[in-house]
Amino acid sequence: MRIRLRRITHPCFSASRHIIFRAIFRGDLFRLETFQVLPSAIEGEDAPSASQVNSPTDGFDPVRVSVSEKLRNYLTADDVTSADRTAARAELDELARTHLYAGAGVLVLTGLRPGQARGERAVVRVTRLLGEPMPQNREGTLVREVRDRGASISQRGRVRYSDTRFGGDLHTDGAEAPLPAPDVFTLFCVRQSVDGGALRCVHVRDLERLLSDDVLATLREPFHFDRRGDQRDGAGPTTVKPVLFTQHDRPSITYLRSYIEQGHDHPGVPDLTERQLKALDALDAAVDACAEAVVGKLNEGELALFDNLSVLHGRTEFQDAPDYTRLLLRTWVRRDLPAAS
Ligand SMILES: O=C(O)CCC(=O)C(=O)O
Ligand SMILES: [Fe+2]
Repeated sequence: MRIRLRRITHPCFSASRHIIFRAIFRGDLFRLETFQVLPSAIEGEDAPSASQVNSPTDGFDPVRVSVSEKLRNYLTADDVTSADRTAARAELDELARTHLYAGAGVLVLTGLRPGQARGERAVVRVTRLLGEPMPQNREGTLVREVRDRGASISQRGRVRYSDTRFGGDLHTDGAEAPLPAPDVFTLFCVRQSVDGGALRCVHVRDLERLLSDDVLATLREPFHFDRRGDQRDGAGPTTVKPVLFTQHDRPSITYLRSYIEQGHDHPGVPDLTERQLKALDALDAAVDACAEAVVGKLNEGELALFDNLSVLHGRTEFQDAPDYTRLLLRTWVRRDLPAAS
């Protein structure tokens, strides 16, 4: 069957926007979905990439920033000079200050072109502008492909959230690793799923307001987090750290509930106490109830940065199509300056 995708104008949006629909096949069923909404001003010769496009109804809109030409060149060009770097860094530092530290803890850069190789270059460059890339496992992976590898984190062993398609389990990255936690993590969206795959982000300051002093005090005491089998030979299967802690003088959180439960399940590790269980339940209830959560779905070509000390995040479950699989590229950043500065 031959399908023609056409760009059309829709009266629901301003005349200066166009919508591209995507054809979805499920067995014998066929439907059209809104895929991208394009500002018509960027049409023409240099056809717009998905990255130049914002979804009109998405909670990420307030934190979407179109990069300047200078920053875009720095993140994408083959050759860059130290002058380019200085200018790019100044722009990114300012964006980070506004959105990561004074704002919601999330920043979505738009205006880059999609593609895996371009995405890899962009996340590495953005990471090195902010600080240093941190290895994400004992093999030293610096750019991690986040995609459905057919696994679930309820499985024992090395499976991580980034290997699965399941939703929920709001967490911080590096919950399985000893402190210091990655200060920031980045995600570049190479391919997005049609169904699911939206992110929900909850800021620790909004959670702390919902929690009692007793719960906060319990969360500041040590828990055993499962290491997901990433420990060096001979080391124990857990890392011990509090859920709420301080890093770079900032109130910080490290969390993934099932890693804590699996951590306390290892032989020789004490069971979670009633008090600890109550505190984790209260934290989960606060995460579910948090009215200030930011919910959005990355478009292909968008590069998102998250304040990983402050923000819990989790996605909605997604399902890959046989010929179109969701792929994000992720880095972890250790900031070389105190993050609060
Ligand atoms: O798939 C996503 O949108 C986020 C993945 C994630 O949070 C992770 O890999 O740690
Ligand atoms: Fe994550």
